[in-house]
Amino acid sequence: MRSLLTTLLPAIGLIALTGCEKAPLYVDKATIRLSPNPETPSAGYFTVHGGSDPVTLRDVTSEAAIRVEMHDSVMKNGMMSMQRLDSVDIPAKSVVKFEPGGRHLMIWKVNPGIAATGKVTLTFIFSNGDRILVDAAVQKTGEAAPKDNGMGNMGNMTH
Ligand SMILES: [Cu+2]
Repeated sequence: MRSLLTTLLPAIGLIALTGCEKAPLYVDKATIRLSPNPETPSAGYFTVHGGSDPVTLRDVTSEAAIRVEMHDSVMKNGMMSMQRLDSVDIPAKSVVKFEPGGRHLMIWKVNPGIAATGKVTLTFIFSNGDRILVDAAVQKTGEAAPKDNGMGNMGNMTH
């Protein structure tokens, strides 16, 4: 019994220590599906990981594009349509996904020279003042996309 306690105690101390650490707010899996037609917007996807405190994602911008908007996909009378989002709540320690068939970015006129480098920097602006810069991987339409996880497909949607 005694030896069990001495083994367990340091482990408990370690757990308590990690529990005190502040969770970071960050963004990953940023991807842009480049529209083949420069007149129609490209789509962008990413995942936000909430930090210790709830925040709001206020805006996403890019110096490599004319305009970026956050959208949601909604069913209206049996038709998929899109709705602009002014902001998105990111609860503490949550995982909020922008993915095909759901929330997404619409990105107008991605600079072709920058897109050709395979990376476009997006700036995520949060209500707590954080501005997080993330390099989004550029996918040309027609390239193998990461597997959609059953959330539907935007492939036949008109933007
Ligand atoms: Cu859209």
